[in-house]
This record gives sequence, structure tokens and C-alpha cells, in this order.
Amino acid sequence: MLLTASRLSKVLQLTLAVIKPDAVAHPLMLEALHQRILDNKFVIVRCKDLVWRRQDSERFYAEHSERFFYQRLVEFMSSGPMRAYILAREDAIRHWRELMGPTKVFRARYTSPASIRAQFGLTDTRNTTHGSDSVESAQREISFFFPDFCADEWLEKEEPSFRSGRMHYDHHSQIHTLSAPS
Ligand code: 3AN
Repeated sequence: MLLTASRLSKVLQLTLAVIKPDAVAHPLMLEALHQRILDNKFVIVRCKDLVWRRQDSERFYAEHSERFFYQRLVEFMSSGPMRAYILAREDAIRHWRELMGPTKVFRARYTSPASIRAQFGLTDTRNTTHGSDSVESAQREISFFFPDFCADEWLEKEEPSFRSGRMHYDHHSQIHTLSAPS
């Protein structure tokens, strides 16, 4: 029996990606990062610009509350606009983290010079992007940023069409949308 390409391919995985205030402050950097997402074959499922209150930042990074950089991190993440994405791809979590590079900018420059953090990162705190590190954190973080998004519904109703390529990129909304059946 012949299998179609779509039946052979793996289910698309969702991840949460954030472009942090240091990068959003520079429109050309923001544009370059958006293009980097498209060039790396991620499907942009949702995209929104937002500003965090200090409480949002504290809540999101609660797991780091005992770390020496916590106050610095909380202040930075609520210091200006940022952009959040829900991205889809096979192994999206791993691919996006690879593209970001290591947390520490100096290490990123040394070990992964082509990565986002190596090219755009300023310091270990102001390191340009965030990405979920596991399926569990992707679920939690997607709900944090996009409370109205239902991942189960997306996987059931939209994922198969996106996986088979029946989509296009909408330049106005800057996300991928399903193409109407011909
Ligand atoms: P990642 O974002 O690579 O998953 P985490 O979850 O360990 O790294 O850290 C969350 C955020 O905390 C980082 N993105 C960075 O902004 C900040 N951070 C982590 N380690 C340091 C550090 N040693 N010094 C300053 N800020 C840090």
C-alpha cells in the first residue's frame, strides 16, 4: 500500500516563542527575527505584541525566584513591548531552542555563532528570545500568553491541513492561515 507524504510526516508540535524587549525595541531586529522564523519553516499559528506588568513577569518566571538574576529578569521582561508566537513544526520545541542557541550570550557566540542569541543577544538576561523547553512548559506557556487558544482543538481540526501544506502566509496579519479548498 502506498502512503501519502502527509501520512508519513510527523504531527506538528506547538511551542511558545517570545521576542524579548531588547529586540522588539529595534524594528529591524524584530523584522529579521520574524523572517528567521519563516526561513526556518515554522508555521506561525498566532502572533501578538504585548507588554507585561511586573506581576506577569514575576508569575511567568516564578521558578527562578531564588536565582540571583530574578529581579533583573523580572524588571527587564516588563520594561517594554515584546512579541509572542505560537509556532508549529515537527519537533518545534527542539528546533526553536536550537535556533535560539544557549542561554548565555558569550557561550552562544562561542559554540553556536549562527544562533539568534549569538547574533543579537546583549547579555545573559537581555538574550533576545525565549522558547519553551518541554511539551509541558509549551502547554503552560501557550496558555499563559494565549489564554483563548485551545491546543487540543487546533491539533484535531487544523493541524492535519497545516501539515499537508494547505496554507499560506498572510502578510497583513503576519501569520499562516489555511487556504480555502479549491
Ligand atoms: P532559557 O531561556 O535558555 O530556557 P532559563 O529558563 O534557564 O533559560 O532562564 C530564563 C531566563 O533567565 C533566560 N532566558 C535569561 O533571560 C535569564 N537568565 C538565565 N540565566 C541567567 C544568568 N546566568 N544571568 C542572567 N540572566 C539569566
